[in-house]
Amino acid sequence: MLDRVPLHEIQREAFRADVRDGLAAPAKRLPSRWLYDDRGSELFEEITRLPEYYPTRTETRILEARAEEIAAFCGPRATVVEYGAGAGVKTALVLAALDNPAVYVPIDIAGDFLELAAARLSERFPWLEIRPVTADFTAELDLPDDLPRLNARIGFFPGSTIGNLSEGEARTFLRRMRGHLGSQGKAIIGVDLRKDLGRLLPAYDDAAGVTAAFNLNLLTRINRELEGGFDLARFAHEARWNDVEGAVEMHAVSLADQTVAIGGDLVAFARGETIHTESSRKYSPEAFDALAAAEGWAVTRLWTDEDRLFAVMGLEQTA
Ligand code: AVI
Repeated sequence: MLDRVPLHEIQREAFRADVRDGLAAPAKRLPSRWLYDDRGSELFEEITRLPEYYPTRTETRILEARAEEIAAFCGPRATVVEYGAGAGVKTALVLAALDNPAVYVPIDIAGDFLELAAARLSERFPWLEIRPVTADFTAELDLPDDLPRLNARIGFFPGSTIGNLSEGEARTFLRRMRGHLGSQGKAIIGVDLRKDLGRLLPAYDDAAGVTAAFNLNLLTRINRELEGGFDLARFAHEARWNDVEGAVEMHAVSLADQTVAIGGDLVAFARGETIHTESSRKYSPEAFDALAAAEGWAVTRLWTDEDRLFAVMGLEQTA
């Protein structure tokens, strides 16, 4: 009876399977979503405040500066569907700017975090109907079927999280979002733009070592949850640019020839071999247009900062 198995056990088994398969692959890799246990989420919050990590503060400034135009784009009495419930700062900015939003639907896999975020927002916006949905927004999901039908639905996907999806995953996401929002739906998506590596790489390899801790925390998580034997002193963080993919990649680099036990398995690492733990794609506006167009979306607004580091894009449907 699948519905009697607690979600955290289903998650643990999915984690185990991803670690087993990912570390048995010729090029070792792990899906980046496993970076976000409690400690990983805390470290990510810390990253967003680092001097080198420009995306969060740049996007927030764009949302503040362009609040009126964004509100005009969304229209009155909108139903806002947010993919991933963040710490709430950007959400609050957008909800405060919009003309009388009717319903807010945050979607997140972490149910307790979602409830907390929803409770915080309802203190600030007591008149707003909040309908949290606990689900993995990269998978098939259903929105509550009693959401108002007449109001415009706005998909909100800030933070450049879309950059952490492969091209195929991003296309699937855009396609599913069309399904959730209906033919009149619009979207507001935060996209980190291509830029010189002198600016980009330090954002993923900061001087204080917070990103390194965030990356290597994944090995600590394997040790704790899957009886792993990673020696953290024998792995290092690396951020590198992959020009073919147009992405900054995070890797955990083995500093020695070594064998690591994980549960009953033994995983061999050569010195210098890496585990690829995350890709963070950087788009040109043209490349993002093309991606969106392939799934029936047109980027009709692009709000950016004066250095063109980051873009908040407004999307409407073409078909
Ligand atoms: C959540 N995501 C958009 C972040 C990014 O920039 O790709 C995750 C991150 N990884 C390292 N630093 C931040």
